[in-house]
Order: sequence, then structure tokens, then C-alpha cells
Amino acid sequence: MQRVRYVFEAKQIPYQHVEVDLREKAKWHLDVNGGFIPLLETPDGRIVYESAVVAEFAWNYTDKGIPVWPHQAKPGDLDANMGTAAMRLEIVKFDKMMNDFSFWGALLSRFQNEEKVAALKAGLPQFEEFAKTNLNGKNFFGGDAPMYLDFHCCPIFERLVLLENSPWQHAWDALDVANTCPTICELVKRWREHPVMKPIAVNKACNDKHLEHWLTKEPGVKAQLSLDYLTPLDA
Ligand SMILES: N[C@@H](CCC(=O)N[C@@H](CS)C(=O)NCC(=O)O)C(=O)O
Repeated sequence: MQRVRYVFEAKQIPYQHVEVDLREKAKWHLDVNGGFIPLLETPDGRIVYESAVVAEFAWNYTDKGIPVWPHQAKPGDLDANMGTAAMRLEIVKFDKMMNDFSFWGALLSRFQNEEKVAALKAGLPQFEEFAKTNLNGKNFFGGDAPMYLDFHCCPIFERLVLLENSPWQHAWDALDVANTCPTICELVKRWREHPVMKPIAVNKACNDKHLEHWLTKEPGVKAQLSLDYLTPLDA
């Protein structure tokens, strides 16, 4: 969800950001895609969903903003196109690691399933190595500016880093994120401070409320994102 917002900002596409309460899904939303976000609706009412599809829509829609793939800055250039292909392969590698090390499984267990947490903890050095290799001494995977590999990975890394001083501090401690993933922590800091991301970066207070609410659920039951998290912050 967050990934799509970051890409829309980076491509300077004007959009209306609409928050929905996933605890009280509207019928139209359930009918469209079972009530999942993100979802993009054009002014004339056409809808696409699935974050990967909506992100692809954004980078194809306009040349404005940040070029998110190496070839976009240099169409027809062999090296630049190979750069895009290499970046796509890194995304495949990252997704495989997410799967192999049970990232979502551990998160959905609120980092309380010992087996899943252990699997993720064992994989974290590989995520760190992945980050180091792809940064290659630069600020972002894309070099001086973020590119799609950053958009793909940083929203995930952000979830890890936001565990610090959160209601899920147990996860931050169990995974030993600070010591195992210093490169990732630094990358997330730069990402959240980047002028394009900063205004829309995940709000830590809202995220904490979500994590806190999640702890009130039965184990294995996911807390739905709610507008309640926003209300006290606006007040
Ligand atoms: N594959 C979908 C997954 C989207 C997804 O799971 N979104 C969550 C919020 S981050 C959601 O809508 N959850 C509602 C639900 O679980 O009913 C995508 O990438 O767009």
C-alpha cells in the first residue's frame, strides 16, 4: 500500500489520497476486490488494484519525476536496459528471501511465533548483505536517487525499523535488528528523510497504534487498518 504512494509521489502524478476503514469495508470495495488496498480509481471510475500493478501503472504513465528504472533515463541504451534487467533480478531475489525467511509469517504472528521469528532472524544477515551489495557505497540502490529496487524494498525494511520503541519492541529485541542490520537501518533513515518520501512516510504514531491494537487480537488474527488511528492525531 505504502509502496504505491511512494511511487505516485516520485512520479509526480496528481492523485487524491483516500483513507478507508478496513474494519468497516464498503460494499462497493468488497465487490471490486474483496476490500483490499491499495486501489486506484480514475476520475471516470475505472479501477485497478494489486500494488505491483498500480505501481507499474504509475511508472508507465509519465516520464515526469524520478526515473524509477535505469532504462527510463536512456531508452534504447543496452547498458541501461541491462541495468533494468539486473534490478528486476534483484527484486526476484528479494521476494525469494522474504518467502524463504518467513517475513510475512513472522509479522502476521506479531513476531510471537518462535519458529517463524527464528527463521527470519536467521535470514536477516542475508537481507543486510543484499542491502550492502546493492547500495555499493551509494545512498540508494538506484545510486544517488532511489529507483524501483528502493521502492520495492524500503517499505518492507521500514516495517522492521519502525519496530524500535514500538508496542512490538519484543520483535525489535528478538531480531536484534540494530546490530544485525545497520546498513538497512541507515537506508531506511535516508529513505524517510528523502524530500519526496518524507511528507508521506509512514507515521510512526499511527503505526504504533496499529501494532498496539493488533496485540489485543487473538493470536493469528490480523488487526485491520482503521481510521481510528488518525482521529486522535488530528484532534
Ligand atoms: N496483494 C495485494 C495485497 C494487499 C493487502 O493485503 N493489503 C492489506 C493492507 S496493507 C489489506 O488490504 N488488508 C485488508 C484485509 O486483509 O482484509 C497487493 O499487493 O495489493
